[in-house]
Amino acid sequence: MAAMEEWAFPTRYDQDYLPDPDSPYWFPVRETMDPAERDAAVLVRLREVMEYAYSTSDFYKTKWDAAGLKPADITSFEAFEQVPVVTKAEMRESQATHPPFGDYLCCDESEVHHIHGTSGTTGAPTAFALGRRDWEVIADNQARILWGMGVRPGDTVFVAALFSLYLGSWGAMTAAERLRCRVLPFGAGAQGMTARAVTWLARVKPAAFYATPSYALRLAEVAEAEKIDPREFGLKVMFFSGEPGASVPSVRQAIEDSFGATVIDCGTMAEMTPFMSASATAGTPDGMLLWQDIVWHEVCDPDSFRTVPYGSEGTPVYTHLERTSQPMIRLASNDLTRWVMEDNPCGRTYPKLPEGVYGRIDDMIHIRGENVYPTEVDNYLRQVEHYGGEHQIVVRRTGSMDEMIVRAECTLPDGERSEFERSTGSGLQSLLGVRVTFESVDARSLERAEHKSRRVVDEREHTKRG
Ligand code: 8LE
Repeated sequence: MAAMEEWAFPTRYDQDYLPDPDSPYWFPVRETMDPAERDAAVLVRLREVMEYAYSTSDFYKTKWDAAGLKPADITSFEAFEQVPVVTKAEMRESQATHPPFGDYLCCDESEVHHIHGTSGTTGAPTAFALGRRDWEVIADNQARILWGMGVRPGDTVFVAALFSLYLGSWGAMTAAERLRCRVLPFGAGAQGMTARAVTWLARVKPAAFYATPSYALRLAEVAEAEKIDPREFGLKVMFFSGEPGASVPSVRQAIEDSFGATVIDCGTMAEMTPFMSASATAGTPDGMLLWQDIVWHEVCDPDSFRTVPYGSEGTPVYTHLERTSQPMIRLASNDLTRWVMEDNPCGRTYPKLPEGVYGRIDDMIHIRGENVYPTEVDNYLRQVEHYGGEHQIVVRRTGSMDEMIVRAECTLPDGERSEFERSTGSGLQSLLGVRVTFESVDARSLERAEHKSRRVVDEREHTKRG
């Protein structure tokens, strides 16, 4: 067995390294090794990262002392699964009492190189502090993953996501820079910017494109309205994070059909940057592989936070293996997924999320004893003829009954929609197993997302959103 490439903690990568141009792998050993051997190396690393966090942060020390465990106890994955998860609420609390970065900042404040954060639209914002060395390591990690997607030095990478607090755009940019690509940090969100993006894409013809899936669909609509076929952009790879979509079959298909490019799903959470540690590859383009030597991904029972067997559903729990600024150790995602371990066509020996991340536990609609994933509605509608491309789901309580209203755009004129309404409404009802009140509205009448879509309006009093 050859040695794992640059496997040391704290991590420092050779900034001039590039793989053999013919290799599909950045680090052939780390990516294709026997998973049991990789896991053994990760277990040692988990202990190292925990020793580091225990000795440098009050947050982790207090948390683990209260749980009666020490980093040295972590001699098996069973022991690691007893480590209490970190929640977003705890981080908010820590930052309230220890502003601005919380007492889980494990490096000196002078080492902080970038500050990012949550948008804070639904509560107090959380600040992400990224150390200078970490930023370099993140760039390296994600350059490696971009290489796996088929992006190569010299390719132009068009970043069409918000350049602000959002880490997605910056993470894509720094990775592409490390890979010696040409970056076009176009951004998103300003007025008229989507039409300008169409002009730039048509002129520059980049090889790769990064955005949210919702935004790619919006961009395709704007291009088509301007009589430009998005296939003329000549994109080779489109990689997405931020929300479900790239693994929702009909959404993925719609993007592939519009742009004629390979669609790659990636993304964990901003706190977990290098967030691309869950990502598909050129050779395994469906679902997401879990690059276990960058971030340790567990899929757990949402109550006990013990891992579930391969083949089962659960919630992702993430642990950094290379971060030293705000390392996350068992961060609870509150998302839902299913994991498997099988032979991947690309030869990487990582576990896989075949259907990506379906959505957040909080976004699942509980209605009359049934669970409805908003992505199921999206996936269904996109296959319906005359669907106008956007919809809204309203859940409300009328008397003692919960009611679900789906409002979808229709491309037919107002007087000719009765068959569309009847068949789509009954199709949705039998798919979801709940009664649906279905309404059609004019095409292009609902708002399009510039970032992540928010299609569910839950008007029930007892439903609280965080
Ligand atoms: C399904 C990962 C990043 C930087 O793009 C991002 O959006 O991070 P953020 O803002 O912390 O949001 C993380 C949440 O977005 C996840 O918990 C999950 O609910 C959702 N998400 C991100 N990427 C995906 C995703 N959901 N598939 C994805 N590929």
